[in-house]
Amino acid sequence: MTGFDESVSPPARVAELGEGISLDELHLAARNHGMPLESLRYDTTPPGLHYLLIHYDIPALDPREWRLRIDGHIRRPRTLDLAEIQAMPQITHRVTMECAGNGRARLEPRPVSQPWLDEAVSTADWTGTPLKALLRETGINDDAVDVVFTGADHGIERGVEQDYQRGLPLAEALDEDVLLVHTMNGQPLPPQHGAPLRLLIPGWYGMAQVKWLTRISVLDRAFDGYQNVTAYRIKQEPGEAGVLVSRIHPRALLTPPGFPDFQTRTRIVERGSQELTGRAWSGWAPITRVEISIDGGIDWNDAELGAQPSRYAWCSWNWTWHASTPGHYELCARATDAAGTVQPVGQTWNLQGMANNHAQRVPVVVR
Ligand SMILES: Nc1nc2c(c(=O)[nH]1)N[C@H]1C(S)=C(S)[C@@H](COP(=O)(O)O)O[C@H]1N2
Ligand SMILES: [Mo]
Repeated sequence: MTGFDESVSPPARVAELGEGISLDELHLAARNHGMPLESLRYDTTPPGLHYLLIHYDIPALDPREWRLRIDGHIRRPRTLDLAEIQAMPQITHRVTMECAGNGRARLEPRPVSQPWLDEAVSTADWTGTPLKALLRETGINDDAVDVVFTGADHGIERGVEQDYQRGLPLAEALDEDVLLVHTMNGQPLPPQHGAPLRLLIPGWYGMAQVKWLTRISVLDRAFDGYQNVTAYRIKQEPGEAGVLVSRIHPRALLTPPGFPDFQTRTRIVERGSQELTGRAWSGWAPITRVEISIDGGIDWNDAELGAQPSRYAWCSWNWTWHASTPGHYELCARATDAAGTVQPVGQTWNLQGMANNHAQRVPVVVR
């Protein structure tokens, strides 16, 4: 405990049934914006439209003063500057990133936290150097278990004062696709996305992609920090240890057709053929099937899949809707991946609203 009372840093809770979004939640939502769903039309999300999630404040880091420290259970601890990291071999991965809390605001009862609907997902081209070679060079001790990544941001969460930190099992950290990235869509990382350096673990939910990285420490035991042991777990009861949140579950979203009503976001569509499009992704395996429903998930139709441009990026899909009868419709999409996992239509509730991939619902009026 840090001596702050619950008015400063309240414990986790779920809302009462029917309790509306609070000003605290609105404050979080206004800071951490989602991707406008019409941006699903782009293969890579244009700068500024990528969703954002920042637990505390964006730290002010001068890239010339900034250093990365690598230490812990290794034989050769070292400190690197940005130029040294940029002089190492460089790789670009196209990666779809999604916040583990996506969909939380629709859960009943609602976990009180960042109130995402469907839009905490985006895709970018990330460039940097593989972590594996860099870590290997430091001479990892045989007793190494976890690798801890520390960001420069600091805050209190549920009464626990902390730097933002995430631990990763050594074997995952040594996966050849894990990068230390300094470039996003060909430009230097912007402040809000982790400048000057962030971690990229393709296929994992967003919480693992530590921004404003300043330190990498190798531990001889499992990391027991807040973001691994308390926050990002799937649990039903407060006392439970729960299950670690890791890779992204399959999900499809559709680009809302027609034009919207300002307040309700209901779509207005003209009678006739409608080319519906969208994206689907999974951090476990390639997408093998996308299905579309126009009646809220009763009947399903197979969409045509586009190419999957990279192992970790969303793929496009399309389906032609013959919207011949005026009236009210509810559009849904669901994805299946090569691991055989079918996206559920309804919610699978958990205490913190993590890793929920229930189907999007888009109200449409055909006139
Ligand atoms: N240092 C630090 N890294 C962080 C976070 C943070 O608050 N601090 N938020 C995490 C979460 S929960 C998500 S979903 C992603 C969001 O990345 P983005 O804002 O670049 O889209 O960053 C992750 N990395
Ligand atoms: Mo997140």
